Amino acid sequence: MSKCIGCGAILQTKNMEEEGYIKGDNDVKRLCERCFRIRNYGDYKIIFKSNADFEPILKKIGTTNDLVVFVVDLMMMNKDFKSIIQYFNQNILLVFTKRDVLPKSINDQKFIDYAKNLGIPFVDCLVVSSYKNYGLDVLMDKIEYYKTSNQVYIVGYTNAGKSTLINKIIYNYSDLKDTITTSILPSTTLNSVEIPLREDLTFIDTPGLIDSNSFINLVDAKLLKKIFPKKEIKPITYQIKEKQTIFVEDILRIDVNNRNNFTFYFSNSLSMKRTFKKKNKLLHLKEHIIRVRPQEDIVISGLGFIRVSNSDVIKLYIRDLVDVYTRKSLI
Ligand SMILES: Nc1nc2c(ncn2[C@@H]2O[C@H](COP(=O)(O)OP(=O)(O)OP(=O)(O)O)[C@@H](O)[C@H]2O)c(=O)[nH]1
Ligand SMILES: [Mg+2]
Repeated sequence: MSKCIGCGAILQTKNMEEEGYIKGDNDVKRLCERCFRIRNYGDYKIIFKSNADFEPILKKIGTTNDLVVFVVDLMMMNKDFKSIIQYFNQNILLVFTKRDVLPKSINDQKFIDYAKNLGIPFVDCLVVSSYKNYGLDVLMDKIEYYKTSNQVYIVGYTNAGKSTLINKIIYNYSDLKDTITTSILPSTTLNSVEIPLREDLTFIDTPGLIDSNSFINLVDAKLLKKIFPKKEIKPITYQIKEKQTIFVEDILRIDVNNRNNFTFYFSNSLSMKRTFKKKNKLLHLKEHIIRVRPQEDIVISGLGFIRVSNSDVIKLYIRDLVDVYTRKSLI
C-alpha cells in the first residue's frame, strides 16, 4: 500500500472523510487530498488523533539503535519531556527550534543550561531555526557524529516544527524535490515519512504526540494563526502600581493586586489590554491561584510565558485543561 508523500497516511480512494483520501487521477502524485489542499489553498482540515494512534510508532523506534532527534519548540520548553523520551534507550539529540521567535539578545546557552537542569538524558543539545536557517550546519555535523546507522528519526510533540526542519534539510543538503506537508494545525504528519537524503542517511519524520494540556490543541485554526508567533516576539511589559486586570484577547485574564512588573512573551498578534476598573469578563474560565516568586515565569502551556519581577499571589483565568505553572525564569 502506498503512502502519501506529504503526511505519511496510507492512500485510499474510498472515503473522502478519512485520512489518506486520494482522487483516482491524482495517483501519480501520491499526495492525499488533505495535503494537496493545505499546500495549495491553505485549507486546513483537522484530523483528530489520539496518542494511542502514534505510540506504536515511537515504541518501534525504541526497539532500534538508531539516532533519535528530539525536536522541541523553544516556546514550549515546559513540556513534559519524559512522556516522549521514555520510549528510547538510544542516543537522543535534543534540538530546540523556532529560535527566531525569541529575542536575539538571549544567549542560546541559557536554553541549553535550562534543558540540562531538567535531567533529560540527551547526548547533545543545540538551538536552531528552520525559518532563519540558523544552526542547521551544526545540526547536520552533530547528526553525522552521533548517528549509529543510516537511519535518523525525528520525533517530538505535534507542531514542534519537525517536518519544517526536515524540509529545510532537504532543500539545503540534497537535490530531492519531495517535501513534507507542514501547517499550524496539530497532527499534520499522520504516519512516518521516509526521506532518503543520501545513500547513507535517511531521515524519518514522525507524527508528533499531542499534549492535551496545551492551549494549541484546544482552539480553532483562526486563533492558532494568532497564537503562533511568525517573527521575533517583542515582549510587552506592564508596570503594575495598584490593583489591575490584564486581558489577552478573550482567552486570558490576570488579576494583579500589588506593585509588580509583568513581561509577556506572547505572539504580538494577540491583542492585550489592561484595565483599572472592576470587570466581570472571563470569570467563567478556570481560575488558577498562582504564587509566584521573584524572577520566575508563569508558563501558560501553548500560549507563552510571563516573566514576573516580584513575589506575589495572582489570579489567572484560562480555558479548562490548559497547564499553568511557574518555573525559574528562562530569560
Ligand atoms: N517561527 C518559526 N515557526 C516555525 C519554524 N519551524 C516550523 N514553524 C512553524 O510551526 C508550525 C508547525 O510546523 P510543522 O513542521 O508542521 O510541525 P510538526 O512538528 O511537523 O507537526 P506535526 O506534523 O503535527 O507533528 C508551522 O506553522 C510552521 O510554519 C521555525 O523555525 N520558526
Ligand atoms: Mg509534521
